[in-house]
Amino acid sequence: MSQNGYTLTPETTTITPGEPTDFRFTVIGPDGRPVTGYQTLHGKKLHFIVVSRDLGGFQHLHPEPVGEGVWSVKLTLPEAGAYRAFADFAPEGGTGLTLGADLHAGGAYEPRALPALSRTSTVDGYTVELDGALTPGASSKLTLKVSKDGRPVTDLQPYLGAYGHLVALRAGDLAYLHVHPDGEPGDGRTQPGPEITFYAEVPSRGDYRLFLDFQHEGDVRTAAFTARAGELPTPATASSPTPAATPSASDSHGDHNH
Ligand SMILES: [Cu+2]
Repeated sequence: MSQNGYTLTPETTTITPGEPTDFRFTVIGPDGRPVTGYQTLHGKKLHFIVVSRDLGGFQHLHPEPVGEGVWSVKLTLPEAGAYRAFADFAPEGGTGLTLGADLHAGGAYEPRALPALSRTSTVDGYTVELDGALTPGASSKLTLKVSKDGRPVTDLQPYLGAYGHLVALRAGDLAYLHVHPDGEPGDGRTQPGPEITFYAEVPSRGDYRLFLDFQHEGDVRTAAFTARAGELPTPATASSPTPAATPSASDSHGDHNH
């Protein structure tokens, strides 16, 4: 929720499930005052992502400034549970930041397991195929190919300055990966589908949930994937009894050395 002296400050973090709410927040800057100057990134001054903590849902919203550094967005948390919200922005004169906050929708809920690993996602008659490997500790090239009714889609529409917008979150702690599209509409080399290419900075081995927003025939849709970076340590190794003096978790902590 805080980085480089900037803090995401929601007016409330408790929301009634199923009810549209005027959700408001500010970003407090290093001087202790609400930030009012923002750079435009991908066509917007602030991108707001909300997912349930079990990564079962995804919303990509664009709050409106309502004065004095306050942002407002109509937000509906569909059901009871814990959610994570992310504000993705760059203050004027500063670098890009992603700040997060936990939100809570009261009531009983059943936690769900992470959806199974899959390279194919379907949404509203579209099929999106994921190609490329997530490599821990590296920038990983990912290609997403969009088709509809068995035919490649070659007339994707620009959405937020690209033919697709990809958000990647690490399962377990919802760490937010930085993802960069390869090329943009109108640069003379980037085609409007069927393939959209991204580079994702993958911090560690583990499972990730990827959400692709793409626009076609006037509507934005989201395709979601679960992908794995590297090999996971086997539970048998992680839980086998070893003398206390021999750290058995060196495998899973190896990435701190990079
Ligand atoms: Cu956005």
